[in-house]
Amino acid sequence: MSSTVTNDAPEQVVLTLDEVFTLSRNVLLRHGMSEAHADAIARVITQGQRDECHSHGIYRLLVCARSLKSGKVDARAEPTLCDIAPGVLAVDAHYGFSLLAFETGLPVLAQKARSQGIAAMAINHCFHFSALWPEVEAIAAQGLVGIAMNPSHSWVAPAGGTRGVFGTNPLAFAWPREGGLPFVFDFATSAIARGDIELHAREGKPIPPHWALDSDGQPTTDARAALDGAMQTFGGHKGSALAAMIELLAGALIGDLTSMESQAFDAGAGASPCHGELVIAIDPRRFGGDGYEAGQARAERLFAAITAQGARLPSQRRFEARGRSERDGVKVPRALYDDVLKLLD
Ligand code: NDP
Ligand code: PYC
Repeated sequence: MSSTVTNDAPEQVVLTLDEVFTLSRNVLLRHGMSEAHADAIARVITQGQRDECHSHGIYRLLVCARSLKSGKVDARAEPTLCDIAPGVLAVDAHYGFSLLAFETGLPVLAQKARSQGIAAMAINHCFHFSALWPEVEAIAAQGLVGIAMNPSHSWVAPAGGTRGVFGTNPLAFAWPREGGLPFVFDFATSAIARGDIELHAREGKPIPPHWALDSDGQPTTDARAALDGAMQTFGGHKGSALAAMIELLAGALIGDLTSMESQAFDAGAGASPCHGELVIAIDPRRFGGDGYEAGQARAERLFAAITAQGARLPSQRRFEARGRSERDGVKVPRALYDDVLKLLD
């Protein structure tokens, strides 16, 4: 689609994907980012808006700008690679945002996964604001299984507790499918991403009571009270255990900060969380050997058994949104668009 900005309704603005990318890039450059960082971040923000992941689309420009103003982020940091073992690498983001570090390390991760069957990449010392599905999808696009996870700030109470310990700790997975879109899920281990509660607060909308506790430890439907209190894990003790696993694997294991330490490092500056990320790639051809095709067919039978009964695969909503956005452009709330434009002043 190639049209310019038009009014779809007074309260919404319609943008083409090119316009989202250019706007994002210009905002980031205006705030001192290097071209390499601005390009990497603008690409992912555009993908988020395209797939109607509103908490991780254009809204994130406000968060990036606030992080850059905090003075904590190195907006021009150049990631460096360290080869740790045949199946392990680390990328030091040097206190820049994570996305350029991911792009820098991905070709080496993929090469290691092909040669070893499985490989892991630690991204260290990165400011992190993005959804993880663009990363696991990029791994699946190379015919590899992808897994990614990271801590954030300690906004989430453990099941049975009332004070933040865990981050919203996303876990993402992608399974490549021959000739089709991959099977992908990507979810916060909190009941919902914090970005969604922030959007509810911006729009003055109530939240479901199972998302968060207020600062007295009581369930709340007030988004602002939730942001001042503690978020809840999804699935009670099960989400709580997964959140702890992510603190361990993408924090303690890779020599980087837990969500509590990220929060302390922030010291009230209001920047994006700063920590590490763990990314794993698996080569199904190496695992499957002569049985690779049979394994793919087995996976397809599993997916068919899900969809045959009317259930949907995760990411199906996103893929449908993607098609719509590529055709018709994306709708952005005017108040958000206006706030983003102010970042260009
Ligand atoms: P959602 O609860 O909206 O979605 C989680 C997953 O479940 C998606 O893959 C979604 O697919 C799938 N899903 C939802 N409903 C169904 C259904 N009925 N049947 C099958 N699958 C379904 O996401 P969250 O709020 O938990 O997270 C949103 C984003 O926030 C994630 O992309 C995550 O990476 C990001 N995030 C990033 C953090 C960071 O530190 N960088 C921290 C926390 C979150 P679909 O998209 O198609 O609906
Ligand atoms: O939405 O929870 C969230 C989040 C944290 C960091 C980036 N997004």
